[in-house]
Order: sequence, then C-alpha cells, then structure tokens
Amino acid sequence: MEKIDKISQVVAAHGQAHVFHHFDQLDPNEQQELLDQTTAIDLTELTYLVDTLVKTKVTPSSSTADLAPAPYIQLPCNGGDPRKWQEASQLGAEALRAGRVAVVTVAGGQGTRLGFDGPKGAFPITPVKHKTLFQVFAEKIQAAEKRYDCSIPWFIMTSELNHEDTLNFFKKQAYFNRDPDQTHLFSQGMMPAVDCEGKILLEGPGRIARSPDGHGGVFRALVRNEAITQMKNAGIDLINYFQVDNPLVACIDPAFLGFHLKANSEMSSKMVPKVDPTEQVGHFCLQNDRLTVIEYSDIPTTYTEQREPSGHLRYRVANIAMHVLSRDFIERMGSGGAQGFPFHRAEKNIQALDLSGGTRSPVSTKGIKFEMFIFDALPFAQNPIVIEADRANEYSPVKNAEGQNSPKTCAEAQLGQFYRWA
Ligand code: UD2
Repeated sequence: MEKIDKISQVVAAHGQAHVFHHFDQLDPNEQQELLDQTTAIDLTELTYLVDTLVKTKVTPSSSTADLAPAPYIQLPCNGGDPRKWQEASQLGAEALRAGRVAVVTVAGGQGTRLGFDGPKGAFPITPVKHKTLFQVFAEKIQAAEKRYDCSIPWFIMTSELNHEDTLNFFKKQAYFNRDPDQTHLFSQGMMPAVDCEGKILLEGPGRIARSPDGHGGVFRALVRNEAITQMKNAGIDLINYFQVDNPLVACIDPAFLGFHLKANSEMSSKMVPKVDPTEQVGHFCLQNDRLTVIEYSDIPTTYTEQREPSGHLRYRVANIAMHVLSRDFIERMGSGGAQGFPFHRAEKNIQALDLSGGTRSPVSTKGIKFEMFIFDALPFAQNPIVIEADRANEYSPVKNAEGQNSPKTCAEAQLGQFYRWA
C-alpha cells in the first residue's frame, strides 16, 4: 500500500491523478499492470512534452531559415572519385575482418499501411521464392560473414506490439541457420498517449494508452537492453543501421563503413537523389552549419521544387534511413547525453476511456502520440557525412499495400536487380 501511495502521489503531482481513478475496482493483476506501466513513464519528461508540444504546440519541426542542401559523396558513375571508393571499401573490409561490425535493424513499427497482420519482417517479399524480409537480411548478413570470415551480431529492435511474434518467428525459422547467439531481439520503449489537454489516456480501467517511442528510441533501447555492453565485450564499435522495410538494402557495406571511418564520423548516412519533388522522404540539409534532416511534411514546396541549371532538383538529397553509427555515439545518445533530442507529436484517433469517468468502454478519442526520429541525432554527431547510394540496387521499400513503395514496386525492383545480375 505504501508503494501505491507513493506512486499515486507522484502521478498526482504531475496532474495525472485520474490514471488511478478506477484502481480500487481492479483485480490484483490489473493493479500490478497499471503500477508497472505508470512507473515505466518518465513523468518529468512527459510533463515537459505536454508543456512544449501539447499546451503550446511548439513543434520542433525545423524552420527553413538559413537552409541549404547537404553535400554528399557521389557514386563513381555520377562523378565521384573511384579511388576514394576503392580506398573506402578496403578500409571497411579491414574493419569487417577485424570483427568490429554489427547490424541494427528497426522493426518495431506497426505494418498498418501494408495491411499485414504480423511483424513486417515476416512479410514474404521476394518475387519467386517469396522469402520474408527477415530471411533476405539474414542471408545477406550470412554472406558477409563468409566473405569477411567474421561473426556479425544482428540486433533487431521490436516493440511490445510485436516482440513475442518476432521472437517466435525467428525460433520457427531456426534463426535462418545462423547462430542464435548472434541474433539479439530487443524491445524499444513505449510512450503514453495524451488528450489535447495533456492528460494521459487510458485504453481501459487498468491500462494506459501507449505506443512505440519511434525509431529514434533505438538509442535508449540499445543502452537499456545492454546491447552496448554486448558490443563492447565483442569488440564491436561500428554499426550498420537500416529499416526492416527495404529488402534491397546493402546490410553490410564496406565502402559505407570505410567512408565513415575515413571521416572520423559518429553518424553517416546514405542518400538517393530525388527525381520527384513530391517523394515522401526526409531531405538532408545544412542549417547553421549542422547537418539536419527536414521531413517532406516540414519543407515547403518552394524548396522541393527548386532546380539547378543542370535540371536536377536542388533539394534532392533524400534520406533513405541507412546509417553507420559509432558505438560510443549510440551510448551517448541513449544515456540521456542528448539534452534536447526532440520528440515529435502526432495527432491520432485513439481508443480511450472518456476521462470524465462516464463510459467504462473506450471510445475514439482525439489524442497525441510522441515519437523520436533517429535522424534528429544528426545535429549531435561529429563529422556526419552523406554518401550516394544506387537507388535501383539499394532502395525499394515496401510500405503500402498498393501504389508507391508497395509489394508490386518492390518485386519489380528486385527482378530488375536479378536481371542485371544475370
Ligand atoms: C521513413 C522516414 C523517411 C524516409 C523513409 C525511408 C520518418 C518520419 N520518415 O519514412 O524520411 O527515410 O523512412 O524508407 O522516419 N519503426 C520502429 N519503431 C517505431 C517506428 C518506426 O522500429 O516506433 C521502424 C519501422 O518498423 C520502419 C521504419 O522504422 O521499418 C520506418 O518507420 P515509418 O514507416 O514510420 O517511416 P516512413 O516509412 O514514414
């Protein structure tokens, strides 16, 4: 009882006393679950987010003052220096052979846009054998382990929504014949949803409405789940990071690793040149001499439609969510070392109890979710660089059931690659 009193006092001090309104009607298990969910919330951080993102609506979405497109290292076929690419590949290969490299894949999102009921990595994606996304990545990592004669630990970020299903999937697939000790599933954090006054929403009398804290939650999750310690013990200091939705990704890219090492960078990124001003991606930009990403939703069309004399789009440096991260940087960003690492607000309709205590069953309520984006770490990184990727061979994500970035466009992209290989 003492513990309950203490927690409910802290919760009340942050104006969230309503969270325990139904506490006495809950059975012991429900009471324990509500206490666990409540103690997992950083109430000081939540109060800050409510003050800055709910009550004053100061969205951190960057202004476009003092904006310029970010420079990037071009592919040799587009004018880049072949010798620099050769040198970078050798540097990266040395790091791989020295066992310094791990892979991190973020797979905690809900595949709602795809209409697939299960972890997105379990979605069959290859056009002939219908291999799943996870199988494609596992085989690419295994090929790199053979080529560079090294072990490459694979860390996969899940969320509470799909952790068990993802774990069962890997067990069922016998970890795709890789050493199970080299595949580490870790769950990202969850954030409570609030209403427009900043009050925590309840999915039920004993359950807080929560959602995954965004792919930017990967830093905290790697630190909290001891992955950083595992990496240190294994001599890993370089991480190839990518999203679960793109089967063309070069899971292990020696040139990418080499350019990151040569630049003494903490966070490097890959880009593809935008050809369509409306493509829904982030844009690498320089702002006050810092590398930053401005999401398509935040950059005015007066910028995205600008063209250079060559006819190329000026703001063409598209963020395709592929990074090389240094382990120390992940540790710094995940241990609270980044005051000011922003959250973003997203307005969503959320199934929640009416806070006036009226209904006992949830109704659709206008709420606000909070999430972090990994690319917001760029302004905190030393020597961030951007290198060009070959879109046809490296980037065709599956996000939507139909149209752009769909299983159909992704299958066509894979067939195109297999044809070129043949
Ligand atoms: C993201 C980028 C976009 C571009 C594109 C490349 C944002 C806001 N936009 O678009 O600029 O780089 O990717 O494909 O990120 N995920 C988690 N946990 C979460 C949320 C997402 O693991 O809490 C994973 C999710 O499984 C997916 C990836 O992050 O693999 C991208 O998430 P998304 O689908 O929300 O981002 P998207 O496709 O809008």
